[in-house]
Amino acid sequence: MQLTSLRLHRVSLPLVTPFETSFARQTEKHCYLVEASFDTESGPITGWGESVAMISPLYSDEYVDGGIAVTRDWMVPILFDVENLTAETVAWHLKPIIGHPMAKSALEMAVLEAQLKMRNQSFKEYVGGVVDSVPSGVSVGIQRSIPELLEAVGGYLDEGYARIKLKIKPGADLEPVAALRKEYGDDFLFQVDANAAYTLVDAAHLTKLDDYGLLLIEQPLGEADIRQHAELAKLMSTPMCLDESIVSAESAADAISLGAAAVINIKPGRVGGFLEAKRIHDLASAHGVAVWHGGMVETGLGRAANAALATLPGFSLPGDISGSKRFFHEDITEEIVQRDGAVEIPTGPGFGVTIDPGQLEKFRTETIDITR
Ligand code: OSB
Ligand code: MG
Repeated sequence: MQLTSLRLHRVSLPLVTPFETSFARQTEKHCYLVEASFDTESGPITGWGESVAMISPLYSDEYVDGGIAVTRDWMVPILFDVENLTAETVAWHLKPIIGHPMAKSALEMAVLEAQLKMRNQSFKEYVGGVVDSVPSGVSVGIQRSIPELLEAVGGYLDEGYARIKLKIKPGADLEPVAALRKEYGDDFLFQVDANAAYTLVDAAHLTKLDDYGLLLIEQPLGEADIRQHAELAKLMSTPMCLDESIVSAESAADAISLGAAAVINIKPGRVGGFLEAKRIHDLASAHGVAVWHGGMVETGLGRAANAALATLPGFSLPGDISGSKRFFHEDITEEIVQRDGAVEIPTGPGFGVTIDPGQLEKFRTETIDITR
């Protein structure tokens, strides 16, 4: 395959309800999609990718404008020069560019989608997935009040979601967790995510979460604090799960060997692509470390790809793979449906979903053409 041109689509989708984490309150989903055109032995083929970078650099150092700039000015010129481009070599070609895993991942995804379409193969088949549907969890933002929290979570439980993840931050942690256990009992699967909002100084406070039978606590400390997570893990009985700290297979290996991660949240964008994400899955499985598939409020495109990767056997916990309706009234692909606590994997070639041109037009705010 030879990359012939590439178009970036900046899109903005309104959220059904604001989504608040310890680092931001989001009312719209901003991202860019990659539409890559190739000359192949079977003629011209187009592949689509999605960047999970957020509008501001608050989850990680990446953000939409930075991703567009580094893609246009640095990454795509490298890929234009490759005669025989394959999904398996994108990360290698882009290795000289330091960082920007989300931008790299979006490009790899577009190349992979085109390659799979050329071979008429689904991503699930390519990656070696073993199930047709995956358990569907939901990530619940920090709410304005306890009654609003109970109502929101009650709604998701009624919809059948298999697991609740609650965002927490200092000042909004023990009370909402206790309120949910009191209202809905000890049996529903429940975990929390702090998005790096605490420090090791808060250890005594965080250990109080051990009373609530949580599946895990996700990323209580800073991205660079792998050793400190290992210290905290020794003090808590709630299993330690890392998100932001796992930026590559190497950091996953470090976290596992230091005892900082009993569980890993796998997000392809955060680690530079779906192929690196699979390596982390394999590494974790070999070490008996559970993994689950995270989310970044993806559109139907990224959501379908995530769900397909989550069919690998090591994904033993429900992921942040909710139905499209949890975030969007309208999506840019066909809807991903959550039913009876599960999401079915699209079966078509590539990621099995199609970008609807009318919907793309409706939610697109800018188009950037990159030519050789
Ligand atoms: O930490 O998992 C996170 C969304 C944006 C940035 C970071 C995170 C999240 C979520 C939402 O928790 C997960 C989803 O897409 O459902
Ligand atoms: Mg997280």
